[in-house]
Amino acid sequence: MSCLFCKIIDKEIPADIVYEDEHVLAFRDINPQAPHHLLVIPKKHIATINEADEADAEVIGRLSLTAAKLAKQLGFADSGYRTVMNCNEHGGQTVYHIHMHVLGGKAMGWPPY
Ligand code: D5M
Repeated sequence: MSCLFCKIIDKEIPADIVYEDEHVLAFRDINPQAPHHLLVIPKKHIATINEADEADAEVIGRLSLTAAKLAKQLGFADSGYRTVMNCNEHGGQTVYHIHMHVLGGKAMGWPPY
């Protein structure tokens, strides 16, 4: 398996893991863009959100619920945060295993360019 995030799931590559359960894993982004920058990923390999199907609906929902749980635990839920899932080239996706970015700890602008 050549997928970087599958290797993190399998503990073949180290990561700063902040949460893990049967369905999802969350770890700190190696190149943080905010004081808090987490990545929440499904344990199932799904390359992009375009490849997700009905059977993945629950785990995709779990990404958002995990983001909110971690934002509360880490203390940036009330001040606010942003979740982002980039898709393919124009979306800026660089790792082809879906991941929800969770960015918090500072005010962010909109639009995101
Ligand atoms: O985001 C991919 C993100 O993955 C990007 O913000 C860097 C992060 N990344 C890459 N390698 C690692 C490792 N090894 N640990 C933690 N974070 C990592 P994208 O939306 O695909 O551009």
